[in-house]
Amino acid sequence: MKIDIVTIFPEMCAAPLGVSIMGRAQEKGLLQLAVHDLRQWTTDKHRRVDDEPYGGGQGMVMTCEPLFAAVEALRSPDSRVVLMTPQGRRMDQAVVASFTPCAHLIILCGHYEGIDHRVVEALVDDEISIGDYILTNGAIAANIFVDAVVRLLPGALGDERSAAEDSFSEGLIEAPCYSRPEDFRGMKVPDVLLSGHHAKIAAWKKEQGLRRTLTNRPDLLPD
Ligand code: JF5
Repeated sequence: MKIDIVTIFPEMCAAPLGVSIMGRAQEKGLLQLAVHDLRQWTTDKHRRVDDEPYGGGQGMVMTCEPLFAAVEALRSPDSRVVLMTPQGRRMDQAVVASFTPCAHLIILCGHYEGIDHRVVEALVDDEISIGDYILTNGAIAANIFVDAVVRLLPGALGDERSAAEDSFSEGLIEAPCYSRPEDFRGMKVPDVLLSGHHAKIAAWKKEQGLRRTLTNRPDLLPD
């Protein structure tokens, strides 16, 4: 998969996406990532990417000119253009998975009060929100979106079972997990996990997953 991120803060994406599993996905050739400074597509001497809103109102608006130039320079017939914005469709694991067949993503990072709506209408295929809260900068949201998509690409995680067995892919939260020592300051690992009884362990995990879903995420359970 090829991903181009367009932002006025390229450093905010380059570092987090350069290490760990995202870094390795690039070394393995699964991901071709490029992070671009939007200002390279400005033509004025102040390299402006924003201006005042027509009709008045708070703050500044990201203008058409540099965003159109960026997308026109980066896109090809198989590109999908994604805008990170709190006004987008809210991302969940199903939304994330829907992007894995894409050959090329161009991710535009919102900032300021908003983006000139002609960009949304003419260029953007998907407006995506990572959740109902406001960030200072869409580049932070882009990191989360890219990480969630790329970890699903075959070969990205090494252990191919891990992505499929995660919380959410079954629609429930997973059971709690424990490692050594068996007794930490008097807090003991549940006996069943030490029993070696695989059927009992599976039943315990299922029950615990349901219990945790009920307390932490009742919205995930069917009525
Ligand atoms: C942004 C205008 C973008 O705050 C976000 C965001 C929240 N969920 N998903 C994205 O992005 C930054 C702020 C204002 C556009």
